[in-house]
Formats: sequence, C-alpha cells, structure tokens
Amino acid sequence: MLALGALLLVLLLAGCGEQPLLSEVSFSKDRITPNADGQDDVLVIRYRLARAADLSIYFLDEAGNRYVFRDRQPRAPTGEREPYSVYFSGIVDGYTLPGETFDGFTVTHRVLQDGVYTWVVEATEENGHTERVTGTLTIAEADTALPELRNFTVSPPLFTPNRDGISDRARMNVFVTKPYVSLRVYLVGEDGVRYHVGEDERSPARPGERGLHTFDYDAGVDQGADPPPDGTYTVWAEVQDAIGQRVVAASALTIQNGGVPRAYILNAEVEWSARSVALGETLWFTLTVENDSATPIRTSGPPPGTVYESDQNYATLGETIQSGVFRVGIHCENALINYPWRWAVGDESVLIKDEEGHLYLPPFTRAVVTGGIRFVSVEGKRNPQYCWAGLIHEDVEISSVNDRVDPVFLFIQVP
Ligand SMILES: [Ca+2]
Ligand SMILES: [Ca+2]
Repeated sequence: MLALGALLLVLLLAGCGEQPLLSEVSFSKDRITPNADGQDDVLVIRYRLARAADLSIYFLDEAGNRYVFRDRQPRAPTGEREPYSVYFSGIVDGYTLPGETFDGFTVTHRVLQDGVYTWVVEATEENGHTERVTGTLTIAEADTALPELRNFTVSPPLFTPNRDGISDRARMNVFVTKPYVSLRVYLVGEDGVRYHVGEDERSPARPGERGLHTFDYDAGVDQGADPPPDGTYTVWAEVQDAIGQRVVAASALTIQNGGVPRAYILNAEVEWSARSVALGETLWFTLTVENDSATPIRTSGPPPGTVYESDQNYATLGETIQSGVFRVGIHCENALINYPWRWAVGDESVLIKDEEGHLYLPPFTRAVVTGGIRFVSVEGKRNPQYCWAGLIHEDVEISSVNDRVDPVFLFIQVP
C-alpha cells in the first residue's frame, strides 16, 4: 500500500514539467461553408492548457498571409474542467484583399475567402515557452459580400437640443449595401459612455433591409430626459450581417446649450386688476415667470405691457406662433381660439438676444409680466365667464401645471 502510494508520487513528480502546455487540440470540422444556410456554418475548436498562457488562434492562407481569430488572450489552466471550446464560423479580424480600399468605413470582422487554410492554435507561457498545433481547414461557399456602410453623414454637425425650436434635432443617414441583422448608431463621449440613437420610423429602407437608413436624434429631451453633456461626440454606425461580418463608420456631433427647459408661473399666482370691467375698459394681469432650469427659454413678442383689443389676437398683431417659444397667454371661456392674447415672458431688462435676434429668458431667472385686454364687445353667451393665465410652450405643450392658472370669474358690464 505504502509502496504503491510512493510509486504514484514518483510518477506525478516525473510528469510535472514534462506535461505539454497545449493538448487535446481539435477542430470539429475540416470544411465549413459560412453562408448562414444552417449547413456546415460553424465548427467547434477545443484545446486544453496545462498552465496559464496567452492563447492565439489564426489561419494562414496558401500565400502565408495571417488571419486572426484570437490574438494572445490570457487563459487560465484548464485544470480538472472540460477543455476550452469556442465556436468558429469563418469570421476573423478585419483584413483587406490586395488592391482593396474602403471609403468611409472600416471592416472589423470579416469572413475568410474560399480556400484552404492552415489553422494554428498557439499558446505562450510567461517565460516565453510556446507550443502550437496546426491543421487544415477548407472554406467554401463563403458569403463574402460585405455589409458596406456608404455615405454615413450627421447633420447638422452642431446642434442645440433644448426644445427652443432652433436646431433641436440631428439627423444621421447611412446606406447599407446588404441585408443585415443589426444596425446601431450611437454617440460616444470622452468618458466612453454610449448614447443610443433610434432609427427613424420614416426610414426609407425597413430595418434589416439593404438601402438608406435614417436616424433622428433629439438627445432625449423630447421625453424630458437630460441630454448628454455639452461637448463633441464621436458618432458610430455599426452593422452586422447574418454570418457575423461587422463594419463601422464614424462621424462627429457637437452638442451645445443642451437641456430640458422648465418654466412656471411663480406660485401659480396671477394678480388681476378687477373681477368686473365695463365695456371699453381694460382688464390687467400681473404674474411672474420663473425659468427653473439651466437652459435658456426662448420667447417672442409682443412685449409685456401690450394691451390687446378683445377682438384681436397674437396673429393679428403679427406675432404668430413659433415652435419652441414660451409665451404667457390669457384665455377667456368665450374666446374662439386657444389663448388668443399672448406676451413675451419678460422685457428687454431681463431677456437676452442671440446673434440671430432670438430672445431668451436666461437660466434660473424670474421676470414680471403684465398685460391688458380692452373689452370692446361681449362675444359668446357667458357673462360672467372664467378667464385664466397660461404659460405656453408653442407647438410643444402647455404642461398641466401651466394651464388654467388662477382663474378669475369676470363680469363685463354692458350699458
Ligand atoms: Ca453553410
Ligand atoms: Ca435648440
């Protein structure tokens, strides 16, 4: 018993160091046809490592060119476990054929061309000791057409996602030359964080189809989310076909003045001049608008202090609706249009003007807004009627908190 134990120990000691680093290396097939038809598309590579090593798997064509599948990846010893196994479907790191150039995109993963290759599985220990096992693999009927990305464009190259109606969206276009299984567009900033861009529902080609694909980017602000921080981003388009070939293209996009505008009528409070006015008299209001966000909010005329005749509206004063503009409005129940009387959310003393003359209430700023309506007739049946104030984000929304604010039950005295 003791003798047998000692003998085993001796044998184990003798084996140590002589055990091959790399063993049980196998390819489950010697021929594959990488074309996603479900027949011989994939094989399994197996190997066993006696000690920790960097592992490479590559292929040599008849001219000796090398195609990389795994490049010096650190691996732990296999130990008591099953051998390492990995699927191989003919896809290697991107390469170019003699005389081939790609315009505007890069191939990161590509199928081997049809031919006979020498495969090499190679392990290198830290001390430099290397072992390799080789064999032969035939590639046939490979679907070698690449899913090329043509004319990947981002426009405009600088945008301001802040719902002010000016340059709030960026558009990405790309033409894919082959049907595919995934197409992704995303921004990557200096911190490496990815921001996904969704494909436009009105994209000319349907998802997965060859053709022009368009992406519409609002930086998330349409859903009320804060956009990525201001700065310049790399925009990536990344496509993968059915056999796993991958192509990428890059462009750039700068975000400036990004943010979600948030503004309120302070304390939901309106000061009305009267509850009862005679025909020909003016109802005055005073309220305070607060920009409670880090984003400037855009506005347009007429300025506070303007008095409307009751049969006028913002359009008759030449101050039509502009998408993205905030204005204070007054609405009375008998009015024929929504909030017919509207005013800028501040006057010259507080508003700032950009190069194009657009007016903004700066971040975290308050402004007092007054205005009047001179009642020249009693339209509609109701008298008295409710009148109220609102803060309107034109063509975007009137948030519930800014609608029907502080109503007054107004009586118009008719002689
Ligand atoms: Ca096949
Ligand atoms: Ca904007």
